[in-house]
Amino acid sequence: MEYIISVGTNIGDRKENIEKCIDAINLLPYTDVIAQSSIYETEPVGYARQDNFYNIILKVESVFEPNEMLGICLGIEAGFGRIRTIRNGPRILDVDIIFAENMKIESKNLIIPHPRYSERRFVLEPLLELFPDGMVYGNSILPMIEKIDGQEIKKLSI
Ligand code: PH2
Ligand code: MG
Ligand code: MG
Repeated sequence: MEYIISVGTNIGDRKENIEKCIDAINLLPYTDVIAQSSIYETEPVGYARQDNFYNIILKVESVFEPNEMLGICLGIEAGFGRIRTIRNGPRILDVDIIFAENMKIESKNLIIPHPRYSERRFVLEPLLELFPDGMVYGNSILPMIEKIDGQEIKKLSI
């Protein structure tokens, strides 16, 4: 199964957090990061009074099923010492499943595609790097990007 995973961080050494997260995913059995976007520095969305994020999009090939992958993502976050406080607030690491190929899931714990991806420039712009024609498992993302105003993001050359 091919996953699109969004990683975000705005506490601590943000670049190192992203690198360690990629390492943690690659250490899983039968699971590999097969493509990654650039890292972007992004303005916080949803709760403004916090530091800028670093965000990245990963394409991950894995034998794990979506509900298993959710548990893995939460486990990686916990391993970084993430404590959940304010919704959309500062976080050392957020690992979200955006797509699991063209699967649609709406269970209590997991909604795929991610319910807010189409409103978030910090997901869509890096995603476009991995899908240059703008078609992501049957979803056309260019019109979504055009509808967003604000949400400043800057590609980093690191
Ligand atoms: N994640 C959120 C809420 N807001 N803003 C940016 N820039 N990057 C994020 O990863 C992010 C956010 C909730 O998960
Ligand atoms: Mg999130
Ligand atoms: Mg999350």
